[in-house]
Amino acid sequence: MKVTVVKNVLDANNRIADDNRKLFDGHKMFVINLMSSPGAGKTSLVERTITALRDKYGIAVIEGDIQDTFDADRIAKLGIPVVQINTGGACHIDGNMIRETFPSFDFSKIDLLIVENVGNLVCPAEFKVGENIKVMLLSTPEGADKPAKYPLMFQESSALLINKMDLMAYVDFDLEKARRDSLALNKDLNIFEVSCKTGAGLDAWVAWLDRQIDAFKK
Ligand SMILES: Nc1nc2c(ncn2[C@@H]2O[C@H](COP(=O)(O)OP(=O)(O)OP(=O)(O)O)[C@@H](O)[C@H]2O)c(=O)[nH]1
Ligand SMILES: [Mg+2]
Ligand SMILES: [Zn+2]
Repeated sequence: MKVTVVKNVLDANNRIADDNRKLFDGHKMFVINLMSSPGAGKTSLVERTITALRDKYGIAVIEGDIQDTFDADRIAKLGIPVVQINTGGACHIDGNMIRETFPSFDFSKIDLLIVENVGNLVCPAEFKVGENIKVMLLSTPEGADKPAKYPLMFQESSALLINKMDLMAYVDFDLEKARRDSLALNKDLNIFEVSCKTGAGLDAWVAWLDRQIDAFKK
């Protein structure tokens, strides 16, 4: 019985996410569902990505947090349209929460919508929001065992950014293991080693993302 209930929730969410997707397609909006554990550097990556691509694309952001508006405030400072979702305890964003933000945006001006999910390695990957791609961030202090222990996020993502590479000298992060285990789960995963603090490695990420958006728009 329990399994049926969970399945129904996911089915209902899939239908809403598919409706969101159709709406985004109608406006040629490329949508990223950005996931990681708390503090891995999602908002830092969003800030860096905005700075790199804002001259080329209209960008908007949806911030998901259990409470408060710290992340949305950071994005608003850059002059980018942003809506904060407060999930009030829920540990992921779902399609319906995304739909609730629609009145706040002018879709005709958006080419790229970045959804920063709630910091959580478990269920964000189960709930589609209408994204084109999921992107996963793993930071070096978290440890290289995370792909093997939390496989779904890595399986579902198109890109994996290994962030906080500047801390490699101070943490025991087995980079080869992280790469190997991630690729064993998902051989098509595009892996980028970056530091959102120093900016190292971000050019390759931005160039890859730019190509995905270009291909989608054509
Ligand atoms: N050393 C180092 N620190 C980083 C890097 N990227 C982010 N940080 C720091 O890590 C902390 C968390 O970064 P955020 O970007 O807020 O992380 P987040 O994933 O958005 O956090 P939540 O939204 O709370 O889950 C901040 O103090 C950042 O300055 C990095 O590449 N290197
Ligand atoms: Mg954040
Ligand atoms: Zn959840």
